[in-house]
Amino acid sequence: QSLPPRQIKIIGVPLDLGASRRGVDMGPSAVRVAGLEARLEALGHEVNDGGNIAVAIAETKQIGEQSARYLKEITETCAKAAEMVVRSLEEGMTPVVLGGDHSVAAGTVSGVAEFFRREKKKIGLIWIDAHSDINTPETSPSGNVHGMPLAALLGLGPAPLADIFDWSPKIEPENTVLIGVRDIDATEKENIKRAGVTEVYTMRDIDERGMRTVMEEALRVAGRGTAGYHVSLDMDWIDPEDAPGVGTPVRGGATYREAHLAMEIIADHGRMVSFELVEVNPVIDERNRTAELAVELISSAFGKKIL
Ligand code: 5AB
Ligand code: MN
Ligand code: MN
Ligand code: MN
Repeated sequence: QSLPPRQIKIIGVPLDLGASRRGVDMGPSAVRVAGLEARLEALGHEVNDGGNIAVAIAETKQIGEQSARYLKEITETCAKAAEMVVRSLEEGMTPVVLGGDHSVAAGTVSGVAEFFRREKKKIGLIWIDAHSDINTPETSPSGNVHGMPLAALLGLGPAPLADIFDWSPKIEPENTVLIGVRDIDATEKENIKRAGVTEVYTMRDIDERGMRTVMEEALRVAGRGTAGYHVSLDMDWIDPEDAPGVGTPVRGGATYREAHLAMEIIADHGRMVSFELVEVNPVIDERNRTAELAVELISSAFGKKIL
């Protein structure tokens, strides 16, 4: 095991207000059932499960603006998640956030950024996803907020999400890296430019240059001049063949082995300050195998080695 033992705080965020396909609210449960705590403890880490953050039920709420549906409720949830992340870091624990849809990242990363800002440090962000999640309410084709968290963190909007803790942007474009992208809206291409993000590794880059080279480069960029980086892993990054239970499957994703290698390299570098895994959808999964893969990948990211 390469990672020195850590104290890990598990934070469940059963949020599905940000996606149109329902069911990712059951993700935290599915990942726990797949044995996350025991697997991390077997690696020598001390694990404390903080349970789930309360999330509004869609049926009890108004949708609000169609351009950013349930933005009010999502912001409330993200603010709570952010607080809990700050508290975990203050207590010396590494947050592992379980989604839920990807809009939770606006909360998680805000929490990590807020904690390090108090020490006058900035953080890097590794965004691993088939999508770039950099729409704003003005550019979104769907109005689904899980397509907007990266825009919020870079300060493009939507404002309520971008302004958690009353400051913005939470991350600098030069320390933001996207990995595994293969489905970007035309509007998102413009937003990537507008935000000044240059480190975008598409599936083609992984095919041509290999996962190892891509990861080494990505981690260098995210780690340059930062206290470390947050890893945000959307399970739809992985090919639907291996991860069928996700909200928004896109063919042509990372293989089982590429995904593990990426996580193992993250563990080797030892500079990850927080982790989150999102978009597991048990409703369309096959006997919980996407959640089981999620647990395997988290184990690799936290130092599991074959030998
Ligand atoms: B996910 C799309 N770009 O904005 C949009 O799963 C998809 O968190 C967003 O990566 C996918 O609705 C969001 C078409
Ligand atoms: Mn325990
Ligand atoms: Mn995503
Ligand atoms: Mn995605």
